[in-house]
Amino acid sequence: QVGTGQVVWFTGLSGAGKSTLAGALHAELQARGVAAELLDGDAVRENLSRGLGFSREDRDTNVRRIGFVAGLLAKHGVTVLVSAISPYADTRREVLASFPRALEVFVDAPLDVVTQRDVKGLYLKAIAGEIAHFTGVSDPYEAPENPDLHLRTDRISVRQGLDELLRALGEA
Ligand code: GGZ
Repeated sequence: QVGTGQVVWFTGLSGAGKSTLAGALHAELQARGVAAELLDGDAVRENLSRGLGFSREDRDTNVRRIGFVAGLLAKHGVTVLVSAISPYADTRREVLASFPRALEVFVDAPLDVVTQRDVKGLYLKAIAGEIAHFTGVSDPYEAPENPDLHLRTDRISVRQGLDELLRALGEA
């Protein structure tokens, strides 16, 4: 019988660095021989959550679906890394509370920084009104009040973030 895996839940604005950090942690864990799986918002929305939009209801459905799969994997000892905006504090709390071992990671960069980065050009479109319900611009983001880890990605490097994550996971 394997032990229960940890669920590491990355929440934050689009462009804050969730996928980058979760991807870096995933690679590092795999290199160490740790069974780890990555559930990334983008990939999930192309598969498990295809067809869902960005209303509160659809985002909550997306987050609960991810939580459901994460729970199944964790039960088998897999370390699960979730990367999704997951903007609603209540829904995050509910889903995170369903895991025996969970870490909430707030991937945080100020709105002006992510708007400047605008890796995919989405903020420009959102500000121009071309994308409705865009998180941080025309849709809410409820920041975690008490995250297990708070990473300011405008102040630390990916390497530093990764080191903090490994420490928090007991893998340092
Ligand atoms: C926020 C949006 C939106 C709107 C499309 N609001 O940075 P990205 O591009 O690659 O990641 C974002 C992704 C958000 O999906 P999530 O599953 O993480 O969201 S949630 O947890 O709220 O369900 C962004 C893109 O989709 N995107 N439209 N309106 N992000």
